Amino acid sequence: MMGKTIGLLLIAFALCQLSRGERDWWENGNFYQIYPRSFKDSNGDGIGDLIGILEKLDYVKDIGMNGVWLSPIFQSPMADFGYDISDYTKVQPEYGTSEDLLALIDKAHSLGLHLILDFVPNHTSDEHEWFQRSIANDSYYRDFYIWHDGVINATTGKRQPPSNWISQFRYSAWEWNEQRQQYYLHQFGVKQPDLNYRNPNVVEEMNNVLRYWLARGIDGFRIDAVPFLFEADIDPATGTYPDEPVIADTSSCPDPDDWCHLNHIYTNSLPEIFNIVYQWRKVVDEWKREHNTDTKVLLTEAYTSFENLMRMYGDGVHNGSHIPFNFEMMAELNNKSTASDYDYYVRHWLDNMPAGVYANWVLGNHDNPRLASRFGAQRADLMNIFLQTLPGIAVTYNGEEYGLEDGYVSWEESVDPQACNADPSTYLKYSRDPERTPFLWDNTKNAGFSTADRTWLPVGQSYETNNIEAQYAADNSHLKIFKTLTKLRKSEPAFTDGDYKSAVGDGWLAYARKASSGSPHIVIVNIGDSKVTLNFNELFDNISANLEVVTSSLQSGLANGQSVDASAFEAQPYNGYVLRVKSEE
Ligand SMILES: *[C@@H]1O[C@H](CO)[C@@H](O)[C@H](O)[C@H]1NC(C)=O
Ligand SMILES: *[C@@H]1O[C@H](CO)[C@@H](O)[C@H](O)[C@H]1NC(C)=O
Ligand SMILES: *[C@@H]1O[C@H](CO)[C@@H](O)[C@H](O)[C@H]1NC(C)=O
Ligand SMILES: *[C@@H]1O[C@H](CO)[C@@H](O)[C@H](O)[C@H]1NC(C)=O
Ligand SMILES: *[C@@H]1O[C@H](CO)[C@@H](O)[C@H](O)[C@H]1NC(C)=O
Ligand SMILES: CC(=O)N[C@H]1CO[C@H](CO)[C@@H](O)[C@@H]1O
Repeated sequence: MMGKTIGLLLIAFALCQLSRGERDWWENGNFYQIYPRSFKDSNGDGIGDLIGILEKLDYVKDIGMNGVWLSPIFQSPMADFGYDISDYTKVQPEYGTSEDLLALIDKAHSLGLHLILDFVPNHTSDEHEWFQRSIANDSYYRDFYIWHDGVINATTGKRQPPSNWISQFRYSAWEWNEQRQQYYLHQFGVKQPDLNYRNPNVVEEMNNVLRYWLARGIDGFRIDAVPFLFEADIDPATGTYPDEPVIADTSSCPDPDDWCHLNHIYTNSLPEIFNIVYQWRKVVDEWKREHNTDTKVLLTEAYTSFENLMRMYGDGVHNGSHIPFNFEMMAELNNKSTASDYDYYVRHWLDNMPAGVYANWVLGNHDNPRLASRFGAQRADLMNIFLQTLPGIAVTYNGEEYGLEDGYVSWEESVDPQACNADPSTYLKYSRDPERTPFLWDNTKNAGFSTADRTWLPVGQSYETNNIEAQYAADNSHLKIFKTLTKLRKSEPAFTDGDYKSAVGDGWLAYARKASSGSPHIVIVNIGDSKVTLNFNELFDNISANLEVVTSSLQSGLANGQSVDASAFEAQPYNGYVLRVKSEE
């Protein structure tokens, strides 16, 4: 009995120590996703580049970020905008040179920013030297990819692919190679052969790619498409790969050439994927230890089950991803969501994540309409207020900090393969170009993005009066609200350490964040279209009579520092608010 009590006390003590300790740079991090093609063009070719990013890093620092991840910049034939890599150690020429990247790393470090590269391990380009040597049957590279003779169809007597697997881009995932006289597997495009992670040499080569960039000062990696790293192995009984079953209800995906037509039990989220994430974590942890550097972080992208996401963090024995991207809100919240939905997705992650890790929140990226377009311009600040005041790590897609909306891109100007595969009447439903249009820096030509006469995507919206420069100059703006939020997150104990206690009503969500030091804060997001009057003393146990506004949506009509009535606070439709409990003196 005695022993047990002491044990519990020790645990409580250890937890207090943990919460009082200095935070590592990423632990309450504010991460910023830069889409390099659209951020800033330094050489006038109409395409954003690394030197452009370097020129604008002061801005990234100024808005309160501490981690920056770049969408892919490695050498690529650009069959899929850089997600098809032909050399993991070279920069795609239109973005600059390796020297430019080293200069960018240096500049980032001089500003206290950490730079993270996008790592696409699920496959290489077919133009990658490894694949060329694999085709040539060069002994070391022979099994770097997944090759098979195929099977002979008993009816036709003809050779056909070894299994019924379908590519994400439609049709068979197996492609015949004339030279090698075998099929290779590609879960994405024909030009993107899948690597064979059952080959220890592949695993080691990929570890070496990580080490190559760690040696050059990179602070971590965002790892793409983790669930696709492994497929079922050959079944020794048949000598080939197992067919995947057709989905139960084919009415949801009737075309047998579509990826969604099969149930991906042999090609997606196999248990082996966790081991590979755990061993990448070992690589970055070892690097830190052996070279005495800042923590090198792993961010993982995986559209998989919630249980699998939790397992990415680690399995109790191994540590895994520092930040398994949490896309639940991005995928599930839309204009029809209720306030309970918002609260649900906060709690779902917080209540289920393992002990000792950090939550993370992602609302937007380069594959989804920008927040101000998805939820309406009047909710732009509300969404940022929500994201920045949750416990853990926030990830912002570039442009959303100043309420940027999607740009208009005509059919003629479209470049996204998803748009081009559609037709002029439907392309807008598929196109991701609108959320990739250039950044609006100022009111000069092309919004200061580029001096070129033609930019890779049009500057898709009017920028003469609404741009970064104008938002800095204004008394208040989306950008200024955002800066207030990032500062709060960094310095207020309520936001660095506080708990999350919420109350939900029709259209609104309110939460109190309170730590053992500093002032408690209350956040209100009135998602709905009607005004509500809230009594915080009822909702949060007489939290305080004295509340003041720290920041609120641009259109709220409230000034920062203004006192408000805690027992009858009026929240306007589409508005978000951060309130602070004033000390009693
Ligand atoms: C053999 O080929 C025929 C004709 O293409 C096809 O209908 C059938 O499904 C094939 N059999 C197998 C086992 O794949
Ligand atoms: C590839 O190499 C293996 C082992 O040396 C050999 O058995 C096979 O026939 C070769 N294939 C081709 C197409 O040269
Ligand atoms: C996992 O991370 C925790 C917290 O940083 C650390 O204490 C532990 O030693 C790590 N475990 C392994 C196997 O590296
Ligand atoms: C969502 O609602 C807002 C506010 O009513 C509106 O401005 C916006 O266009 C809507 N967005 C979509 C994608 O329906
Ligand atoms: C809050 O204050 C009211 C009025 O003073 C009191 O009746 C109530 O019991 C208090 N509630 C709590 C939870 O302290
Ligand atoms: C999840 C996912 O789609 N990951 C990447 C793997 O590779 C393809 C093809 O290059 C990319 O489009 C994906 O983004």
